[in-house]
Amino acid sequence: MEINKTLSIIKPDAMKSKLQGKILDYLENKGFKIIAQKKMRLTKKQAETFYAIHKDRPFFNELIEFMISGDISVQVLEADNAVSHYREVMGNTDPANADEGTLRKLYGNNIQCNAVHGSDSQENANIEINFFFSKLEVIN
Ligand code: IDP
Ligand code: MG
Repeated sequence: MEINKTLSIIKPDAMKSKLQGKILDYLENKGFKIIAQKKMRLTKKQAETFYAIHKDRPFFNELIEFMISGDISVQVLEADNAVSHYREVMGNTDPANADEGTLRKLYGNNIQCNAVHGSDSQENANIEINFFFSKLEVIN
């Protein structure tokens, strides 16, 4: 096992439902250390850049509108196998198909408003961490 980092976002639906504290508590209980964190509101341009990989998908425009519809809370998390561990506890993209006890099952509303984002590979985690945080903002 290797200790590494992943990027987490608590999305606008969960923030509006005041679930930030519950989600952070869940993540700490699952063994993640929060080594950087910020609350922010994405601009349209920032959201389009972050999700550029999905720009040709039919849901892209509504995903962008959703992600800029309210505040988000962004974390860098450290854990053993952080990327795969977070993907496991996050659950399926669609909360209806997510396993019991996963974040999306517990707190997601639907396939779009699904409470949280987690990086899908170490390469993308590094890109996403650098997108949101400078070196100075991450505990090392
Ligand atoms: P992931 O977040 O589980 O990695 P992706 O396929 O990377 O899922 O999709 C990114 C985000 O786009 C999802 O978390 C969700 O918010 C949104 N999304 C994915 N598929 C759909 C869809 O079919 N309709 C609406 N929104 C979607
Ligand atoms: Mg993804």
